[in-house]
Amino acid sequence: MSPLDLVVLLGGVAAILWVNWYFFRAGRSPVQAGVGAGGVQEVEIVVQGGYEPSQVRVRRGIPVRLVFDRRETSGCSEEIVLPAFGIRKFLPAHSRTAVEFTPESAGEFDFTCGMSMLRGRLTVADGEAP
Ligand SMILES: [Cu+2]
Repeated sequence: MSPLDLVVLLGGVAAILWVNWYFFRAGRSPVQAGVGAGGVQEVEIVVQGGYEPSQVRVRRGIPVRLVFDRRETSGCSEEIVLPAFGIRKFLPAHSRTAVEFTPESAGEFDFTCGMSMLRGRLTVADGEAP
């Protein structure tokens, strides 16, 4: 095995480990939105090949502001869609875009890119924050 083969092999192994980590570990634990000034639940979500965090928990009946921080130019992520809330919004590259709504019912709601390839989940829960 030549040194180049070894480099390619190690690079491949590193890529596989990263992909596994990215899809199965990163963003797995839900992030609870904090209630900031003005009584709005706010969470910042990084958009870069996916959503991080990809699972967000909010409380029902309180205004929500999701701030999408898009750090790429890849066309895939240029739109954010929250079908349950009738939201479809363009996310300019390398800037933050806020999406605001008030969830009136509890449940699980998806947010996706315009083509439904990138996915995240919004959990709306009743009651007080833990
Ligand atoms: Cu897409």
